[in-house]
Amino acid sequence: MAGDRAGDYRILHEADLRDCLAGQPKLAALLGGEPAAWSITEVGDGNLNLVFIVKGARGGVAVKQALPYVRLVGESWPLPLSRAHYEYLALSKQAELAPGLVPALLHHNETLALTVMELLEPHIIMRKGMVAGTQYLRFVDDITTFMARTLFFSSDLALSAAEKKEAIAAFAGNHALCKITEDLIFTDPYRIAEQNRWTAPYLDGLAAHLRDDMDLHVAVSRLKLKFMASPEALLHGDLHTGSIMVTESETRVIDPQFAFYGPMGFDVGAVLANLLMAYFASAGHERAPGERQVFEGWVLDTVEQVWNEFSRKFLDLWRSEARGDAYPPALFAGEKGAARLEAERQAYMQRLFADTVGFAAAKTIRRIFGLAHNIDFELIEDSRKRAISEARAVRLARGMMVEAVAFRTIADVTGAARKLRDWMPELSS
Ligand code: SR1
Repeated sequence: MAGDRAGDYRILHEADLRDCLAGQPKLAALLGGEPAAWSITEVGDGNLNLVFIVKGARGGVAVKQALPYVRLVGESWPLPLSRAHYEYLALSKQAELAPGLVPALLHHNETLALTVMELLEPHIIMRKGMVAGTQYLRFVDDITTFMARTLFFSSDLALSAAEKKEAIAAFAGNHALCKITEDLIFTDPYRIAEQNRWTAPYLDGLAAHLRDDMDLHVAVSRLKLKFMASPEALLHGDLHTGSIMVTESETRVIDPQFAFYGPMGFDVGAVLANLLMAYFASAGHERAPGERQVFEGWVLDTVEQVWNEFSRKFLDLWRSEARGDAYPPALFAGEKGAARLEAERQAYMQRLFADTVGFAAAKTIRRIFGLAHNIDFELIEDSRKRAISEARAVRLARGMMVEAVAFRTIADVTGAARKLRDWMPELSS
């Protein structure tokens, strides 16, 4: 692609992008017809980047370009373009570890911080589908395969110590994106921060409680430390339902720009948190009679199945593909060793579950009191109704973060969510 020298970065506008793509013979052939006739539409609705859909006579592509700042906020918040490099690296790795579950990569230009990918059609962002009350029956199998394989095969259970350290190093430069998470998820919602917002005035009191709740501050700070200091596996780093595109028969995980080596529970917790938020938001959305109950039942079943299937697949991989330097086979020989190792696998999953529950809670609270909210709640127009749904989610999340003993199994989580379904919070006014 023209302009592949350092310093040649520029924000692409339609004409420039058309020339760039036309200069790539394979892409031009894939699109087909005359470049002048290609349709180019900027469709990005995420917080950070530009996203174009380009269509030609034969086919289409999706083009993503990193901006040198946070799109949601503007030029006052600069952000390194290098995130496009880490996203490309992560997508390549995920394609290798979980084939068919990420979009195909067609082209990458490091200087322009630009990646061209397969156009996912008729896929939609899963969060949008869930707001409309759609159930996705392939989701559990696909997302649990994605998480089990990407997390297991990038961990010390599968890699040699040298490979693992090289892999950590390859993503270590993505610290500006980690810093966003460290601030927006683990710090800002619990203090006065300029960018925080919530459904005022109804949640004013709850926001003040959060700032004063030292048990919560300790719990979230432990999670923050774990996020910063536990490079267990290659994380997607932002695995919410806005980073997943679906049809009823296909699932694709997109947008791994926050990828780095971190604690596995952060990714698993992100998925569970976003399902739980969809569950609580459901009460605020118009649904046909009976539909609400069916949809919410499906969401809670999905929460349980995501953990159970993830755990089963991860353990299966550990039993059959453990070629890493952790848990040396020489130490677990014979029947006695095998039995002890199996018990240790169960203990490992119990710790991972505890991490998952904590991270899910932190991911929930940040979407209600921090800078970046989600449409599950935001599209509830009646702000009182929205606040009620949000307060229920926060009540569950606080429990999950602070009362770990009450959340030892996934059924404890869904049981507590069920109990809060019609709970009426005290709102500020
Ligand atoms: C300023 S970026 C805000 C959020 O957008 C992304 O989706 C991540 O969740 C990030 O925390």
